Amino acid sequence: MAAKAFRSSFVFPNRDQLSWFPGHMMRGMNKMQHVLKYVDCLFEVHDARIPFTGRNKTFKHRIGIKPRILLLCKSDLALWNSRQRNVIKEQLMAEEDYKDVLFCNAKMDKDPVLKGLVARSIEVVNNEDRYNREFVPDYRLMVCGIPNVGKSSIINALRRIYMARKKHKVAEEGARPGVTRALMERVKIVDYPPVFLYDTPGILPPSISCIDTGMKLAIFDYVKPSLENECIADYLLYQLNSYEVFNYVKFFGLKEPTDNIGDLLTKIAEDGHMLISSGSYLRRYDWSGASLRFLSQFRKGYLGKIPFDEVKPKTNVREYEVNETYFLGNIEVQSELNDSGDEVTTSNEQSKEDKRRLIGDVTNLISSTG
Ligand SMILES: Nc1nc2c(ncn2[C@@H]2O[C@H](COP(=O)(O)OP(=O)(O)OP(=O)(O)O)[C@@H](O)[C@H]2O)c(=O)[nH]1
Ligand SMILES: [Mg+2]
Repeated sequence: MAAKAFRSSFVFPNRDQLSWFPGHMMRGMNKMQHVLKYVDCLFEVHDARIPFTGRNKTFKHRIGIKPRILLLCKSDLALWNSRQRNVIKEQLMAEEDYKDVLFCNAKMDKDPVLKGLVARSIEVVNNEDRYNREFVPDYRLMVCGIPNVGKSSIINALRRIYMARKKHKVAEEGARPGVTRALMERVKIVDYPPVFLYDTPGILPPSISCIDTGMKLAIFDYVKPSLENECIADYLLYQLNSYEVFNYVKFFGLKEPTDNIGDLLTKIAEDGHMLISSGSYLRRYDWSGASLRFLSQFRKGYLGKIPFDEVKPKTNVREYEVNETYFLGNIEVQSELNDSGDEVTTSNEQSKEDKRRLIGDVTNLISSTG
């Protein structure tokens, strides 16, 4: 794709336009706190594409006394490889007192992570003080999280996995925020031991403190901002261009990448015959509708994946000087630069065969710790 000069920064809208906290969220939070005394373990659900952005930190303070497992859902749409997933998990567990952090896909038939989830949560509960409920034979779990992240889908997936005969969906799902609006009666997901799960409405923090967070949440349809769709679409275009992810060019039949949201929206509206009539004569392109089409194709994963959150591996294993002898685990290694300037690591006394094995060991060690 031809190199092109794109914007190097984005002019954000007003922060207040991004907050969304309707009444059912407040009521939902209060009801959750009320039911919490019956709950053994919480599944906090969030989007795997933005593991560090937009989680509702008030959960930690208001319902965080129970053990929590963080489920990073929609992992099929996330960019991260397994090494990055490990780094994300490590960072999140260091940041908050989660008992575990797991990536899952609620749309996959029998996702292995969801398949093992009930056993994992029973293990977590059994390792905890059961809050004076030692004689209660059943386990009660609750999902919570911001709107539209996949809470109800996880409940339905667990029912599909554990109660294969009862295939109908028990929790209403939908590709828009605010589908579940009230705390649901508990549903059984496993017969023996009896395991019950509560679905809850998606709850955002009352105000969004960072505009960048709000814009990302808007891109993924987790807030309903009082902001024009064109502005959210423009932010997405800015992000795609800055990561040079140009799938949108071919997808929408453009000639080349563009930094002008108007050009893109006009092309989408033109091709989709999206017009707004004003009176009987004037017609103009429906940019708002075109924005929604652009955003929805991105949300479904058709326009490529971008790292919305930064994942920085800990690189302490490589903190040494070249030409210095150092230790990786209990292996003594010498690091040198070869003729082409690449770093080669060997141990002085060993035979060539041993060196080869050692380099393999070191590489494995670096990739597993890095
Ligand atoms: N690709 C993909 N889509 C998912 C996954 N999980 C959920 N979805 C989709 O995400 C959308 C929201 O799912 P819901 O289960 O309704 O989300 P929720 O958190 O219950 O939403 P609220 O009730 O509004 O708070 C739906 O369109 C689902 O099909 C997943 O793992 N992968
Ligand atoms: Mg729901």
